[in-house]
Amino acid sequence: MTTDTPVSATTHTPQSVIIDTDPGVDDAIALLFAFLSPEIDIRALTITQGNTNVGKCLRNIKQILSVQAAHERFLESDENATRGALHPGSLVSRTHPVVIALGQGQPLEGEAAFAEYYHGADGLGNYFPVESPPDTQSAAVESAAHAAGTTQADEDAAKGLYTVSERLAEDEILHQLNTHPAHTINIVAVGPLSNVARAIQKDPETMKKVKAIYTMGGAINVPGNITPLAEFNWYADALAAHVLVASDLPVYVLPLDVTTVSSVVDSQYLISHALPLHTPLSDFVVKITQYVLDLTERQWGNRFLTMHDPLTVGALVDPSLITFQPLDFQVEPAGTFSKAFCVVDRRQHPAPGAVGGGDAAEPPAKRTNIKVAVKGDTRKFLSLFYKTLFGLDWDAIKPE
Ligand SMILES: [Ca+2]
Repeated sequence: MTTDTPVSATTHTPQSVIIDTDPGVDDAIALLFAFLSPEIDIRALTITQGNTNVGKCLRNIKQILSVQAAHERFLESDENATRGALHPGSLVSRTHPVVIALGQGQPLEGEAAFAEYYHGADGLGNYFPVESPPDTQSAAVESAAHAAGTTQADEDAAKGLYTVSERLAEDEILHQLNTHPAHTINIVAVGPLSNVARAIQKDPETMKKVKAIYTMGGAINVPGNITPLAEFNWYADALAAHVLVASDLPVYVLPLDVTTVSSVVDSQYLISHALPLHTPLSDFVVKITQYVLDLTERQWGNRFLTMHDPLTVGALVDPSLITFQPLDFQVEPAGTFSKAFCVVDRRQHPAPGAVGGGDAAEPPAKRTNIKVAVKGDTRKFLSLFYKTLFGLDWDAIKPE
Protein backbone atom coordinates (compact mmCIF):
# COMPACT_ATOMS: atom_id res chain seq x y z
CA MET A 1 0.00 0.00 0.00
CA THR A 2 1.45 3.35 -0.98
CA THR A 3 1.65 6.30 1.36
CA ASP A 4 -0.78 8.30 -0.76
CA THR A 5 -3.56 5.75 -0.49
CA PRO A 6 -6.73 7.80 0.04
CA VAL A 7 -8.59 7.47 3.27
CA SER A 8 -12.17 6.38 2.75
CA ALA A 9 -14.96 7.61 4.94
CA THR A 10 -16.14 4.02 5.09
CA THR A 11 -14.42 0.82 6.06
CA HIS A 12 -14.35 -0.32 2.42
CA THR A 13 -11.09 -0.57 0.59
CA PRO A 14 -11.84 1.54 -2.46
CA GLN A 15 -11.37 0.10 -5.92
CA SER A 16 -8.69 2.02 -7.81
CA VAL A 17 -9.93 2.90 -11.27
CA ILE A 18 -8.93 4.60 -14.46
CA ILE A 19 -12.07 5.87 -16.17
CA ASP A 20 -11.75 6.08 -19.95
CA THR A 21 -14.55 8.36 -21.04
CA ASP A 22 -16.05 10.60 -23.75
CA PRO A 23 -18.33 12.93 -21.77
CA GLY A 24 -21.17 12.74 -22.77
CA VAL A 25 -24.33 13.32 -20.71
CA ASP A 26 -24.42 9.89 -19.10
CA ASP A 27 -20.61 9.94 -18.79
CA ALA A 28 -20.89 13.19 -16.83
CA ILE A 29 -23.36 11.62 -14.44
CA ALA A 30 -21.20 8.49 -14.23
CA LEU A 31 -18.15 10.56 -13.27
CA LEU A 32 -20.04 12.41 -10.54
CA PHE A 33 -21.46 9.08 -9.36
CA ALA A 34 -17.93 7.66 -9.19
CA PHE A 35 -16.55 10.71 -7.37
CA LEU A 36 -19.30 10.43 -4.76
CA SER A 37 -18.90 6.68 -4.24
CA PRO A 38 -16.55 5.81 -1.36
CA GLU A 39 -16.03 2.42 -3.03
CA ILE A 40 -14.29 4.10 -5.97
CA ASP A 41 -10.88 5.78 -5.99
CA ILE A 42 -10.40 7.50 -9.34
CA ARG A 43 -6.69 7.52 -10.22
CA ALA A 44 -6.97 8.84 -13.75
CA LEU A 45 -9.49 10.04 -16.31
CA THR A 46 -8.42 9.23 -19.85
CA ILE A 47 -10.34 10.97 -22.59
CA THR A 48 -11.44 9.32 -25.79
CA GLN A 49 -13.30 10.72 -28.75
CA GLY A 50 -16.85 9.45 -28.99
CA ASN A 51 -19.91 11.42 -28.04
CA THR A 52 -17.90 14.41 -29.23
CA ASN A 53 -14.25 15.26 -29.97
CA VAL A 54 -11.52 15.12 -27.34
CA GLY A 55 -11.20 18.92 -27.09
CA LYS A 56 -14.83 19.28 -26.13
CA CYS A 57 -14.59 16.22 -23.89
CA LEU A 58 -11.72 17.84 -21.97
CA ARG A 59 -13.72 21.04 -21.60
CA ASN A 60 -16.67 18.98 -20.36
CA ILE A 61 -14.54 17.10 -17.84
CA LYS A 62 -13.20 20.35 -16.41
CA GLN A 63 -16.75 21.61 -16.03
CA ILE A 64 -17.82 18.34 -14.38
CA LEU A 65 -14.94 18.72 -11.91
CA SER A 66 -16.03 22.29 -11.17
CA VAL A 67 -19.49 20.95 -10.36
CA GLN A 68 -17.93 18.24 -8.19
CA ALA A 69 -15.89 20.86 -6.34
CA ALA A 70 -18.98 23.03 -5.86
CA HIS A 71 -20.93 20.02 -4.63
CA GLU A 72 -18.25 19.04 -2.15
CA ARG A 73 -18.24 22.57 -0.79
CA PHE A 74 -22.03 22.40 -0.51
CA LEU A 75 -21.93 19.06 1.34
CA GLU A 76 -19.59 20.57 3.90
CA SER A 77 -21.61 23.77 4.22
CA ASP A 78 -23.79 24.96 7.06
CA GLU A 79 -26.72 24.99 4.62
CA ASN A 80 -26.42 21.25 4.04
CA ALA A 81 -26.12 20.62 7.77
CA THR A 82 -29.25 22.72 8.31
CA ARG A 83 -31.15 20.62 5.77
CA GLY A 84 -30.22 17.50 7.64
CA ALA A 85 -27.01 16.55 5.87
CA LEU A 86 -27.67 15.34 2.34
CA HIS A 87 -24.68 13.03 2.32
CA PRO A 88 -23.45 12.74 5.89
CA GLY A 89 -19.98 11.34 5.98
CA SER A 90 -19.99 9.94 2.47
CA LEU A 91 -17.26 12.07 0.98
CA VAL A 92 -14.00 10.41 0.13
CA SER A 93 -11.04 12.29 1.53
CA ARG A 94 -8.55 12.59 -1.31
CA THR A 95 -4.84 12.94 -0.90
CA HIS A 96 -4.06 12.90 -4.59
CA PRO A 97 -5.48 14.74 -7.58
CA VAL A 98 -7.03 12.87 -10.47
CA VAL A 99 -4.76 12.68 -13.51
CA ILE A 100 -6.42 13.70 -16.79
CA ALA A 101 -4.86 12.45 -20.04
CA LEU A 102 -6.02 13.15 -23.57
CA GLY A 103 -6.35 10.45 -26.16
CA GLN A 104 -5.28 10.79 -29.79
CA GLY A 105 -8.84 11.64 -30.73
CA GLN A 106 -9.08 9.13 -33.58
CA PRO A 107 -10.06 5.49 -33.85
CA LEU A 108 -7.37 2.96 -34.72
CA GLU A 109 -8.59 3.07 -38.31
CA GLY A 110 -10.78 5.44 -40.27
CA GLU A 111 -12.58 8.57 -39.26
CA ALA A 112 -14.04 9.40 -35.87
CA ALA A 113 -17.81 9.08 -35.48
CA PHE A 114 -19.58 11.29 -32.98
CA ALA A 115 -22.95 11.11 -31.20
CA GLU A 116 -23.75 14.80 -31.03
CA TYR A 117 -27.22 14.02 -32.41
CA TYR A 118 -27.93 12.52 -29.00
CA HIS A 119 -25.64 14.40 -26.62
CA GLY A 120 -25.85 17.88 -28.20
CA ALA A 121 -23.28 19.87 -30.18
CA ASP A 122 -21.02 20.16 -27.12
CA GLY A 123 -21.55 16.55 -26.01
CA LEU A 124 -23.17 17.85 -22.84
CA GLY A 125 -26.76 18.48 -23.86
CA ASN A 126 -25.91 21.92 -25.28
CA TYR A 127 -24.89 23.06 -21.82
CA PHE A 128 -22.25 25.35 -23.28
CA PRO A 129 -23.23 28.26 -25.50
CA VAL A 130 -23.11 27.24 -29.16
CA GLU A 131 -20.58 29.94 -29.96
CA SER A 132 -18.26 28.76 -27.19
CA PRO A 133 -15.07 27.45 -28.80
CA PRO A 134 -14.00 23.88 -28.09
CA ASP A 135 -11.08 25.28 -26.15
CA THR A 136 -8.83 22.74 -24.50
CA GLN A 137 -7.98 25.06 -21.65
CA SER A 138 -9.45 28.02 -19.92
CA ALA A 139 -11.70 30.55 -21.62
CA ALA A 140 -14.69 28.40 -22.49
CA VAL A 141 -14.56 26.62 -19.17
CA GLU A 142 -14.59 29.87 -17.25
CA SER A 143 -17.41 31.42 -19.24
CA ALA A 144 -19.57 28.31 -18.96
CA ALA A 145 -18.82 27.89 -15.27
CA HIS A 146 -19.90 31.47 -14.78
CA ALA A 147 -23.12 30.79 -16.68
CA ALA A 148 -23.74 27.74 -14.52
CA GLY A 149 -23.42 29.72 -11.32
CA THR A 150 -20.26 28.04 -10.12
CA THR A 151 -17.89 30.50 -8.50
CA GLN A 152 -14.22 31.32 -8.81
CA ALA A 153 -13.73 29.44 -5.56
CA ASP A 154 -15.32 26.37 -7.14
CA GLU A 155 -13.05 26.62 -10.14
CA ASP A 156 -10.03 27.02 -7.89
CA ALA A 157 -11.13 24.03 -5.85
CA ALA A 158 -11.66 22.04 -9.04
CA LYS A 159 -8.07 22.79 -10.03
CA GLY A 160 -7.04 21.03 -6.85
CA LEU A 161 -8.95 17.95 -7.95
CA TYR A 162 -6.90 17.24 -11.06
CA THR A 163 -3.66 17.54 -12.92
CA VAL A 164 -3.37 17.31 -16.70
CA SER A 165 -0.88 14.68 -17.79
CA GLU A 166 1.65 15.30 -20.52
CA ARG A 167 1.26 11.67 -21.52
CA LEU A 168 -1.21 10.49 -24.11
CA ALA A 169 -4.11 8.49 -22.71
CA GLU A 170 -2.69 5.10 -23.71
CA ASP A 171 0.64 5.97 -22.10
CA GLU A 172 -1.06 7.20 -18.95
CA ILE A 173 -2.96 3.91 -18.70
CA LEU A 174 0.33 2.00 -18.95
CA HIS A 175 2.04 4.41 -16.53
CA GLN A 176 -0.68 3.89 -13.93
CA LEU A 177 -0.42 0.11 -14.28
CA ASN A 178 3.38 0.25 -14.03
CA THR A 179 3.46 2.49 -10.96
CA HIS A 180 0.95 0.55 -8.85
CA PRO A 181 1.04 -3.02 -7.57
CA ALA A 182 -0.11 -5.56 -10.15
CA HIS A 183 -3.83 -6.33 -10.22
CA THR A 184 -4.87 -3.32 -8.16
CA ILE A 185 -6.00 -0.98 -10.95
CA ASN A 186 -9.31 -1.40 -12.76
CA ILE A 187 -10.21 0.28 -16.03
CA VAL A 188 -13.77 1.44 -16.55
CA ALA A 189 -14.12 2.21 -20.27
CA VAL A 190 -17.37 3.94 -21.16
CA GLY A 191 -16.56 5.28 -24.60
CA PRO A 192 -15.01 3.95 -27.81
CA LEU A 193 -12.07 1.74 -26.89
CA SER A 194 -9.32 3.49 -28.89
CA ASN A 195 -7.17 4.37 -25.88
CA VAL A 196 -7.47 0.95 -24.26
CA ALA A 197 -6.69 -0.85 -27.52
CA ARG A 198 -3.66 1.35 -28.19
CA ALA A 199 -2.36 0.52 -24.72
CA ILE A 200 -2.84 -3.20 -25.44
CA GLN A 201 -1.07 -2.92 -28.79
CA LYS A 202 1.77 -0.87 -27.32
CA ASP A 203 2.53 -2.95 -24.25
CA PRO A 204 0.47 -6.13 -23.84
CA GLU A 205 2.68 -7.31 -20.95
CA THR A 206 1.98 -4.23 -18.86
CA MET A 207 -1.72 -4.53 -19.61
CA LYS A 208 -1.67 -7.93 -17.93
CA LYS A 209 -1.23 -6.02 -14.66
CA VAL A 210 -4.80 -4.70 -14.89
CA LYS A 211 -7.18 -6.06 -12.29
CA ALA A 212 -10.21 -5.97 -14.57
CA ILE A 213 -11.60 -3.94 -17.45
CA TYR A 214 -15.27 -2.98 -17.29
CA THR A 215 -16.65 -1.67 -20.54
CA MET A 216 -20.01 -0.43 -21.72
CA GLY A 217 -20.51 -1.57 -25.28
CA GLY A 218 -21.85 -4.06 -27.74
CA ALA A 219 -25.23 -5.56 -28.46
CA ILE A 220 -25.33 -9.33 -28.05
CA ASN A 221 -28.94 -10.48 -28.49
CA VAL A 222 -30.64 -7.13 -29.06
CA PRO A 223 -30.57 -4.66 -31.98
CA GLY A 224 -27.84 -2.04 -32.09
CA ASN A 225 -28.41 1.65 -31.47
CA ILE A 226 -26.27 3.03 -34.32
CA THR A 227 -26.79 0.33 -36.97
CA PRO A 228 -29.17 -2.64 -36.96
CA LEU A 229 -26.37 -4.73 -35.46
CA ALA A 230 -24.01 -2.37 -33.68
CA GLU A 231 -23.84 -0.39 -30.46
CA PHE A 232 -22.31 3.10 -30.74
CA ASN A 233 -19.16 2.78 -28.60
CA TRP A 234 -18.00 -0.36 -30.37
CA TYR A 235 -19.07 0.86 -33.82
CA ALA A 236 -17.11 4.12 -33.33
CA ASP A 237 -13.91 2.08 -33.06
CA ALA A 238 -14.79 -1.47 -34.05
CA LEU A 239 -11.16 -2.50 -34.45
CA ALA A 240 -10.41 -1.33 -30.90
CA ALA A 241 -13.37 -3.32 -29.57
CA HIS A 242 -12.09 -6.30 -31.53
CA VAL A 243 -8.61 -5.90 -29.99
CA LEU A 244 -9.97 -5.83 -26.45
CA VAL A 245 -12.43 -8.71 -26.84
CA ALA A 246 -9.85 -10.85 -28.64
CA SER A 247 -7.35 -10.29 -25.81
CA ASP A 248 -6.77 -12.64 -22.90
CA LEU A 249 -7.41 -9.87 -20.37
CA PRO A 250 -10.16 -10.07 -17.72
CA VAL A 251 -12.98 -8.08 -19.33
CA TYR A 252 -16.49 -7.42 -18.05
CA VAL A 253 -18.84 -6.21 -20.77
CA LEU A 254 -22.08 -4.32 -20.12
CA PRO A 255 -23.92 -4.52 -23.46
CA LEU A 256 -27.10 -2.78 -24.52
CA ASP A 257 -28.95 -5.99 -23.62
CA VAL A 258 -28.65 -5.06 -19.94
CA THR A 259 -27.98 -1.30 -19.88
CA THR A 260 -31.16 -0.44 -21.78
CA VAL A 261 -33.22 -2.52 -19.36
CA SER A 262 -31.62 -1.92 -15.99
CA SER A 263 -30.54 1.72 -16.06
CA VAL A 264 -33.61 3.61 -17.25
CA VAL A 265 -34.34 6.70 -15.21
CA ASP A 266 -37.81 8.18 -15.64
CA SER A 267 -37.44 11.94 -15.86
CA GLN A 268 -40.69 12.56 -14.00
CA TYR A 269 -39.14 11.22 -10.85
CA LEU A 270 -35.74 12.66 -11.53
CA ILE A 271 -37.06 16.14 -12.13
CA SER A 272 -39.76 16.15 -9.47
CA HIS A 273 -37.38 14.99 -6.76
CA ALA A 274 -33.96 16.29 -7.81
CA LEU A 275 -34.97 19.73 -9.04
CA PRO A 276 -36.21 21.03 -5.67
CA LEU A 277 -32.91 20.10 -4.03
CA HIS A 278 -31.05 22.89 -5.86
CA THR A 279 -27.65 21.52 -5.04
CA PRO A 280 -24.81 22.31 -7.46
CA LEU A 281 -24.97 18.70 -8.62
CA SER A 282 -28.75 18.44 -9.00
CA ASP A 283 -28.89 21.74 -10.88
CA PHE A 284 -26.18 20.49 -13.25
CA VAL A 285 -27.83 17.11 -13.85
CA VAL A 286 -31.21 18.70 -14.48
CA LYS A 287 -29.63 21.13 -16.93
CA ILE A 288 -27.54 18.71 -18.99
CA THR A 289 -30.33 16.15 -19.32
CA GLN A 290 -32.96 18.46 -20.84
CA TYR A 291 -31.67 18.05 -24.39
CA VAL A 292 -31.72 14.25 -24.21
CA LEU A 293 -35.15 14.22 -22.59
CA ASP A 294 -36.55 16.46 -25.35
CA LEU A 295 -35.02 14.08 -27.89
CA THR A 296 -36.44 10.93 -26.34
CA GLU A 297 -39.87 12.55 -26.16
CA ARG A 298 -39.72 13.47 -29.85
CA GLN A 299 -38.46 10.07 -30.92
CA TRP A 300 -40.16 7.69 -28.51
CA GLY A 301 -42.94 9.75 -26.93
CA ASN A 302 -41.48 9.33 -23.46
CA ARG A 303 -38.96 11.35 -21.46
CA PHE A 304 -36.36 8.96 -20.11
CA LEU A 305 -32.62 8.63 -19.60
CA THR A 306 -30.68 5.46 -20.13
CA MET A 307 -27.81 5.53 -17.65
CA HIS A 308 -25.46 3.15 -19.52
CA ASP A 309 -22.29 4.60 -18.05
CA PRO A 310 -23.43 5.07 -14.43
CA LEU A 311 -24.60 1.43 -14.44
CA THR A 312 -21.11 0.41 -15.60
CA VAL A 313 -19.53 2.31 -12.70
CA GLY A 314 -22.19 0.73 -10.49
CA ALA A 315 -20.90 -2.73 -11.39
CA LEU A 316 -17.74 -1.85 -9.45
CA VAL A 317 -19.46 0.06 -6.66
CA ASP A 318 -21.69 -2.92 -5.85
CA PRO A 319 -20.79 -6.21 -7.58
CA SER A 320 -24.18 -7.65 -6.67
CA LEU A 321 -25.82 -5.21 -9.12
CA ILE A 322 -24.85 -7.16 -12.22
CA THR A 323 -24.79 -10.87 -13.05
CA PHE A 324 -21.99 -11.73 -15.48
CA GLN A 325 -21.49 -14.92 -17.45
CA PRO A 326 -18.54 -15.93 -19.62
CA LEU A 327 -19.23 -15.66 -23.34
CA ASP A 328 -17.01 -16.73 -26.22
CA PHE A 329 -17.43 -14.12 -28.92
CA GLN A 330 -15.53 -11.80 -31.22
CA VAL A 331 -16.25 -8.31 -32.49
CA GLU A 332 -16.39 -7.84 -36.26
CA PRO A 333 -13.71 -5.18 -36.87
CA ALA A 334 -14.97 -4.19 -40.35
CA GLY A 335 -17.81 -5.33 -42.57
CA THR A 336 -20.18 -3.64 -44.99
CA PHE A 337 -23.26 -4.21 -42.84
CA SER A 338 -21.84 -6.02 -39.84
CA LYS A 339 -19.19 -3.64 -38.45
CA ALA A 340 -18.92 -4.09 -34.65
CA PHE A 341 -21.35 -7.02 -34.70
CA CYS A 342 -20.79 -9.39 -31.78
CA VAL A 343 -20.17 -12.80 -33.33
CA VAL A 344 -21.01 -15.31 -30.62
CA ASP A 345 -19.69 -18.84 -30.95
CA ARG A 346 -22.87 -20.71 -30.15
CA ARG A 347 -21.60 -24.03 -31.46
CA GLN A 348 -21.60 -26.91 -29.08
CA HIS A 349 -19.28 -28.93 -31.28
CA PRO A 350 -17.23 -27.17 -33.93
CA ALA A 351 -17.38 -28.69 -37.36
CA PRO A 352 -14.33 -30.70 -38.37
CA GLY A 353 -11.78 -28.38 -39.88
CA ALA A 354 -13.40 -25.25 -38.47
CA VAL A 355 -11.18 -22.58 -36.98
CA GLY A 356 -10.21 -23.81 -33.56
CA GLY A 357 -12.08 -27.01 -34.27
CA GLY A 358 -10.93 -30.54 -34.87
CA ASP A 359 -12.15 -33.68 -33.27
CA ALA A 360 -15.86 -33.18 -32.64
CA ALA A 361 -15.61 -35.47 -29.64
CA GLU A 362 -13.18 -33.08 -27.98
CA PRO A 363 -14.25 -29.52 -28.80
CA PRO A 364 -11.80 -26.82 -27.77
CA ALA A 365 -12.58 -25.13 -24.50
CA LYS A 366 -14.56 -21.95 -24.81
CA ARG A 367 -12.80 -18.74 -23.85
CA THR A 368 -13.92 -17.62 -20.39
CA ASN A 369 -11.96 -14.41 -19.75
CA ILE A 370 -14.64 -12.23 -21.38
CA LYS A 371 -17.69 -12.01 -19.16
CA VAL A 372 -20.90 -10.38 -20.29
CA ALA A 373 -23.64 -8.88 -18.16
CA VAL A 374 -26.80 -10.94 -18.52
CA LYS A 375 -28.90 -9.41 -15.77
CA GLY A 376 -29.01 -6.20 -13.76
CA ASP A 377 -30.77 -5.45 -10.51
CA THR A 378 -32.74 -2.39 -11.62
CA ARG A 379 -34.20 -1.58 -8.24
CA LYS A 380 -30.83 -1.78 -6.55
CA PHE A 381 -29.24 0.41 -9.22
CA LEU A 382 -31.91 3.11 -9.01
CA SER A 383 -31.65 3.05 -5.24
CA LEU A 384 -27.87 3.50 -5.42
CA PHE A 385 -28.19 6.15 -8.15
CA TYR A 386 -30.63 8.37 -6.28
CA LYS A 387 -28.88 7.91 -2.93
CA THR A 388 -25.38 8.61 -4.20
CA LEU A 389 -26.15 11.61 -6.39
CA PHE A 390 -29.03 13.22 -4.56
CA GLY A 391 -29.19 11.71 -1.08
CA LEU A 392 -32.69 10.46 -1.93
CA ASP A 393 -34.32 7.24 -0.76
CA TRP A 394 -35.63 5.54 -3.92
CA ASP A 395 -37.82 3.15 -1.96
CA ALA A 396 -39.63 6.14 -0.51
CA ILE A 397 -40.14 8.01 -3.80
CA LYS A 398 -40.46 5.27 -6.42
CA PRO A 399 -43.71 4.95 -8.36
CA GLU A 400 -46.14 2.25 -7.33
CA1 LIG B 1 -19.75 7.27 -22.82
